Amino acid sequence: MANPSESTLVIIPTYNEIENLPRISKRVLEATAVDLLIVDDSSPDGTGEAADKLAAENERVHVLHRTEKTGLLGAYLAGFRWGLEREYDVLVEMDADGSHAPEQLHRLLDQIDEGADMVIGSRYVDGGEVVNWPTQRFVLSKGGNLYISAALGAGLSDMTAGYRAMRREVLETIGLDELSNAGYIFQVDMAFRAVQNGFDVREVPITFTEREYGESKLDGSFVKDSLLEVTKWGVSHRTEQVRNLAVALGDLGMYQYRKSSLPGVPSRIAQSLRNAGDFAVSTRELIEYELKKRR
Ligand SMILES: Nc1nc2c(ncn2[C@@H]2O[C@H](COP(=O)(O)OP(=O)(O)OP(=O)(O)O)[C@@H](O)[C@H]2O)c(=O)[nH]1
Ligand SMILES: [Mg+2]
Repeated sequence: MANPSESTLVIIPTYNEIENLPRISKRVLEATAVDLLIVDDSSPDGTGEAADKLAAENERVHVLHRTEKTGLLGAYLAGFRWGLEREYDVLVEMDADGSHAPEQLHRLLDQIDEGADMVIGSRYVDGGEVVNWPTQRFVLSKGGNLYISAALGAGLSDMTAGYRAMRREVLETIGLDELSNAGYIFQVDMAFRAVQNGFDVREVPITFTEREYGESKLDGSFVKDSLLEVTKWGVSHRTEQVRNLAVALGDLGMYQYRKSSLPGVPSRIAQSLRNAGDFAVSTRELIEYELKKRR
């Protein structure tokens, strides 16, 4: 029987990625044999037209134009549906900004061919790494993931990662319409649902490289929103462990927050750290409340 990865669609959502899109698409086409779907939300910088040009030049490239920018989840849902309708066996999420190397996609697809249902390209397993991130950003992401891992007990170390491959059955089973849309939390939600549904979810190490061109669409509020959401899911079954971690993370957040007043720290990161501090306090309160209810 043929390997499932022989029928793979890589979905790349784009919003104002005019410098990155030609680069990433060339890399995907050269490094792999997969098909590519670009989902553009009417980027004002002309990314959609650039995508049409790439599709006209190569039949492996397809484009989905959306008139409204409804966030990353909306773009992925449209992409998943497009791929499921066209009978692809494996669907892949990949950022346009070069953070996810197409040259490492085989690491994910090899695991799918060996029986995994979902494979996460992970920064935080042995061999994984992050290139060009300021310390604060790393601490926040790593701390957030430690927290999520303890809260949910899913046995995964990078549930927020956006580089992943999935068999179509996962998307058909986990309830795409019910995914949470607070920040980028849908990535955590999808992995958690996959685990809860008994799918074989694995992680492989990747090298994550910070974007060189264009602007990030991430805003500070996502940290607090996302982690509070996770706390609500996790609090019911791992309360004690989460409680200890919230305290540790609170200290970490406050420490980073104090450091972030140093000159030269970009304001977006400072904002995230401030949110992390707030988040830790709210988390502690939420957990105390849940504990009291149970006594
Ligand atoms: N179609 C679409 N794509 C989006 C939207 N928001 C983000 N993207 C794309 O999603 C991918 C990830 O977004 P980024 O801005 O890189 O977010 P990030 O990787 O979490 O943040 P950085 O690490 O700072 O780059 C990129 O390819 C973006 O162009 C959206 O609303 N619609
Ligand atoms: Mg990015």
